Amino acid sequence: MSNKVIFTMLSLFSIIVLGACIIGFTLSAKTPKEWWNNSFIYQVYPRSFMDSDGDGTGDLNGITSKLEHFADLNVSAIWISPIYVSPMADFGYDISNFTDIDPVFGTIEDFTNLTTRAKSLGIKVLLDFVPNHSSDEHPWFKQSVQRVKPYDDYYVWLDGKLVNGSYQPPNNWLSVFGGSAWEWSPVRQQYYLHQFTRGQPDLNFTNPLVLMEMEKILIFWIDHGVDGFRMDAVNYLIEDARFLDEPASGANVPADDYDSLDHVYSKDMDQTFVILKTWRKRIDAYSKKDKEQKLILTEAYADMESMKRFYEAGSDVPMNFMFIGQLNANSTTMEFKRAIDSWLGMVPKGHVANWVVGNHDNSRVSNRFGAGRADQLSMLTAVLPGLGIIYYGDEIGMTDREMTWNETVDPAGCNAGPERFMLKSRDPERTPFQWDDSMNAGFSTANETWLPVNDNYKQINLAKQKMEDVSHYKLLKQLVKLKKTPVVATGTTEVILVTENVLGVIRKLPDVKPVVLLVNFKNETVVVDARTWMNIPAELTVFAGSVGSGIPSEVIMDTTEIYLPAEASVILY
Ligand SMILES: *[C@@H]1O[C@H](CO)[C@@H](O)[C@H](O)[C@H]1NC(C)=O
Ligand SMILES: *[C@@H]1O[C@H](CO)[C@@H](O)[C@H](O)[C@H]1NC(C)=O
Ligand SMILES: *[C@@H]1O[C@H](CO)[C@@H](O)[C@H](O)[C@H]1NC(C)=O
Ligand SMILES: *[C@@H]1O[C@H](CO)[C@@H](O)[C@H](O)[C@H]1NC(C)=O
Ligand SMILES: *[C@@H]1O[C@H](CO)[C@@H](O)[C@H](O)[C@H]1NC(C)=O
Ligand SMILES: *[C@@H]1O[C@H](CO)[C@@H](O)[C@H](O)[C@H]1NC(C)=O
Ligand SMILES: *[C@@H]1O[C@H](CO)[C@@H](O)[C@H](O)[C@H]1NC(C)=O
Ligand SMILES: *[C@@H]1O[C@H](CO)[C@@H](O)[C@H](O)[C@H]1NC(C)=O
Ligand SMILES: *[C@@H]1O[C@H](CO)[C@@H](O)[C@H](O)[C@H]1NC(C)=O
Ligand SMILES: *[C@@H]1O[C@H](CO)[C@@H](O)[C@H](O)[C@H]1NC(C)=O
Ligand SMILES: CC(=O)N[C@H]1CO[C@H](CO)[C@@H](O)[C@@H]1O
Ligand SMILES: [Ca+2]
Ligand SMILES: [Ca+2]
Repeated sequence: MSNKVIFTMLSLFSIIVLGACIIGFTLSAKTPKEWWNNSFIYQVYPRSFMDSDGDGTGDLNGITSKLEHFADLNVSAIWISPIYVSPMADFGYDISNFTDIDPVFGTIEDFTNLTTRAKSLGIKVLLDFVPNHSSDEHPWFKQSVQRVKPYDDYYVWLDGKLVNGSYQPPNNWLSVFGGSAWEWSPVRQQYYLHQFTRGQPDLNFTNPLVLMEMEKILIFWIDHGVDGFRMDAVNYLIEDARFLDEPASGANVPADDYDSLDHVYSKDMDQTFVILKTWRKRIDAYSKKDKEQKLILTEAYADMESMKRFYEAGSDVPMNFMFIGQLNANSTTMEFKRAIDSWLGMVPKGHVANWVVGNHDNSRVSNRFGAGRADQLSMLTAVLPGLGIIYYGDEIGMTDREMTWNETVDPAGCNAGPERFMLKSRDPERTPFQWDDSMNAGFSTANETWLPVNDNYKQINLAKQKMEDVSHYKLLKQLVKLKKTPVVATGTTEVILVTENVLGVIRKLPDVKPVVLLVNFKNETVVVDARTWMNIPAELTVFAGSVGSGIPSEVIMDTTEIYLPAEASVILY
C-alpha cells in the first residue's frame, strides 16, 4: 500500500528515476511476499474429511480426491492435522514416527501425490508439527525408559516424592485431559511428565539433542514439499526447572480437572520464544532458495502480550482464538468491539492479523453462536484485515453431533468419565464431512465410520448447497473473493457500535465506496441509521447477507434506514 501511495504522489518523471530505487529497496526488504495475507486457510481434520478405501476413516488419497473443493473455494492453503505414525491415543497427536505416514492415512508416496496435485491447483499445504511430546511408543521413549544413551535425557524424568514410605508424583501438576501429569515407570523407577495423555510423554526441550531432532523433522517435511507448519501447543514446550507445585485457581471444578490449577510453572515460559526463533531461522535459512516464504502458525491460547511476543519471535500467525476462547453467543456488542480493537492494536507493524473461526478442539461455530449466526463469524473474519482460518465443515454450516458415553472415543471425554464427558469431549465437532445425501454423507462406503455421521446430513451437505441460490457455501466463496478486493486488503478499519445491539465494521480507501459489515446481535429485527453513525454514503449495494436473513444481494440500500432481521449480518459496498 505504501508503494501505491508513494507512486501516485510522484510525477511521471521522478517515477522513472526514483521508482527503480523504491522497487529495489522494497523487494530486498520484503521478499518473499506474505502469500497468506488477505486469504483464507482451511483446516482439514484428516480422519473425517474423505475416506478413499472404505475403512471408515478419512485418509490422504481421500483429501487428494477432493482438492478441487479447495480450489473452488479458492483458499490459499490447507493445514492438515497430524498424519504421522501413531498409536492414536490422541488421534494422531501422539506420534511414534515424526517422519513417516500412518498406514490409516496412507504412505509417503500418497503424501507426495497430494502436495504435487495441490501445487498444480495453486493450493499450498501446511502440516501440523507437534513438538511438545511424542508417543510412548516412539523408539526414543522406549530407549529412554531403559536409560539408553543419548535417549535417557530426551524426556522429562523426575524421582517421585517419598511420602509415608511410598512414592508419589514429583508435584501436583495436572494433565490438560485431567488427572496427574506424571506417570510412574516401573522399569526406570522414575516419573515422566505428560501434559496431555499418558501416551504423550513431554520431550525435554532443555536438551540440545531434542532441539536438533526437531529441526531435522522440519527439514524432512520441507524436502517433501510442505509450505509451512502449524506448530501445536507451543506454550507447553518448556517447564520451570524447579518443578514447584502450582497454586489453586479457585475454579469450581473437580480437583483432578486441569482448570483447578493456575499453570504458572508448566506453561508460557520465556524460553518458548527462544526456541521459536531458532526454528524460524532454521526454516528460513533452509528454504531461502524457494520463491515463497514458509509459513509458521503457532497454537497457544494465551494473552495479548504473549501474542505480540509470538509475532516478534517469528510466528507469522500466532493463532487468534478470540472467537473461540473469549467471545460467545452471550457477548455484548461492546465486548466484540473491545476484543477486535485490542487485537488490531497489538499486531506489530509489518505483520498480518488473523482470525480463527473454529478448530477440532472446540464446538463448531454454529453451536457456539447459534445456527442462525453460523455466517456471522466468517463474515467478520472476511471483512477484518489479514488472514481467516476456517475448520472443515464451517463452509457448509455443519453442526456438533451429540455423542453418548458409549460413542465417546476422545481421550479428553473418556478421562472425564460418564458424568462429565460431554463437557470435555471433542468428538461432537469431529464428525465426517457432509458431501452429499448418499450413504454416510458421501464420506465413506464403510458400514460404520470412525465417528457417526451427523443425522442432519440430508439437510446440510455440500452438493445441496452448491445447487441452492443462497447457501453458506456460496456465501463463503463470495467472502474469499471479498478479502482480495483493494478496500478490504488495504483499507483502514473502524469497529463501531452502531446501536447497543448492532456492531459495524467499515473498511475505507480514499475515493472509493467503503465496505461495511453490520451484525445484529439481537434476535429481533432492528432498524438502524448506519449512515449517520458510521459516516457512510446514503446508498450502498448489498454484497451479501447471512443465510436466513432474507436480504437479497445486489439490491441498493438506503443506509439511513436499514432493516436487519433477527441475528442477521450484512455486507454492503
Ligand atoms: C498485506 O497486504 C496488504 C495489501 O496488499 C498490504 O498493504 C500489506 O502491507 C500486507 N501486509 C504484509 C505484512 O505483507
Ligand atoms: C494420486 O491420487 C489420486 C486421487 O486419489 C489417484 O487417483 C491417483 O491414482 C494417485 N496417484 C498415485 C501415483 O498414487
Ligand atoms: C483465487 O485467488 C487468487 C490469489 O489471490 C487470485 O489470483 C485468483 O483470481 C482467484 N481465483 C478466482 C477464481 O477467483
Ligand atoms: C521412521 O520411519 C522411517 C521410514 O520407515 C524410518 O526410516 C525411520 O528410521 C523411522 N524413524 C524412527 C525414529 O524410528
Ligand atoms: C502420613 O501418615 C500419617 C499417619 O498415617 C498421616 O497422619 C499423614 O497424613 C500422612 N501424610 C501424608 C502426606 O499423607
Ligand atoms: C533434560 O536434558 C538436559 C540436558 O541433557 C539434562 O541436563 C536434564 O537433566 C534433563 N531434564 C530432565 C527434567 O530430565
Ligand atoms: C449464555 O447464557 C445462557 C443464559 O444465561 C447460559 O445458559 C449459557 O450457558 C451461556 N452461554 C455461554 C456460551 O456462556
Ligand atoms: C452402551 O454399551 C453397553 C455395553 O456395550 C451396552 O450394554 C449399552 O446398552 C450401551 N448403551 C447405549 C445407550 O447404547
Ligand atoms: C456391511 O454390512 C452388510 C450387511 O450387514 C454386510 O453384508 C457387509 O459384508 C458389510 N460390509 C463390510 C465392508 O463390512
Ligand atoms: C430470542 O431469544 C429468546 C430468549 O433467548 C428465545 O426464546 C427466542 O426463541 C429467540 N428468538 C429467535 C427468533 O431466535
Ligand atoms: C487446536 C489443537 O491443535 N489442539 C491440540 C493441542 O495439542 C493437543 C496435544 O497434542 C491435542 O490434543 C489438541 O488437539
Ligand atoms: Ca480410509
Ligand atoms: Ca513440555
